[in-house]
Amino acid sequence: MSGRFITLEGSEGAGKSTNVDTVCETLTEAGIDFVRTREPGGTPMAEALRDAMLHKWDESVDGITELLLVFAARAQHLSHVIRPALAAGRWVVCDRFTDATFAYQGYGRRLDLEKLAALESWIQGELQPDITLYLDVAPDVAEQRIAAREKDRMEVERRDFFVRVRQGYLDRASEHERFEIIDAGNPLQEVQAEVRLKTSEFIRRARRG
Ligand code: T5A
Repeated sequence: MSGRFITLEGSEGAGKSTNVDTVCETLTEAGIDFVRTREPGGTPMAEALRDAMLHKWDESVDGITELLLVFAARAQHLSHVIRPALAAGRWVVCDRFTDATFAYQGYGRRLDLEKLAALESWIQGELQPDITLYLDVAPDVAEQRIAAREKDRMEVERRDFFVRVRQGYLDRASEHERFEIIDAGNPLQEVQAEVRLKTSEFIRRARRG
């Protein structure tokens, strides 16, 4: 069986970290060899770019700077981690990928979607995730979940930014069949059960070829 590329997406507070664990447990139980990684990040240099992107600078950060930082990190991540793993037949589980760029920089920052699409095809070529589990949650629910934690530069954005981010994800989901939308407003155990189910179904399909 060749490698497969699984991504998880969602706004802050959707429960991504928690549910990446569930995907990884399901793959382990199925005996699948995988790499767990994240974006922005996944290599030492890409993690440094992530730190630069999320840092609360004393100057404002231009949306284009932000966009190019995530794509710079992605280029490094693709060449050092994602493509080599897939080429070796390993699965890749990635916490966020380019759908996040469309949602946050495209819809959140209102950057030109055609320019994002051009960068996407330049940096990734034909490569797309095989399945994307999108954890959908209303911004007010998400806000309450992360209320107690120290916030990075993105997390301090206003509610209307996250309303646009959510719309960005929903529009991407309607355009790409690889998306599975999961209602992350439900209790955690229910969300995890659905994530487990979707992952198991995907493994079965992959095994059938
Ligand atoms: N970004 C990223 C861009 O702008 N462009 C890009 O191209 C890319 C790739 C990355 C930031 O970078 C931006 C987006 C982000 O702002 P990140 O670490 O991926 O940062 O983002 P976070 O969303 O902050 O990551 P987390 O992993 O912390 O995600 P979550 O979704 O907040 O997850 P989690 O699991 O920590 O859950 C939060 C809390 O909610 C609870 C959990 O127990 C936890 O306390 N919870 C639930 N409670 C009740 N019911 C449920 N169903 C729950 N699910 C979780």
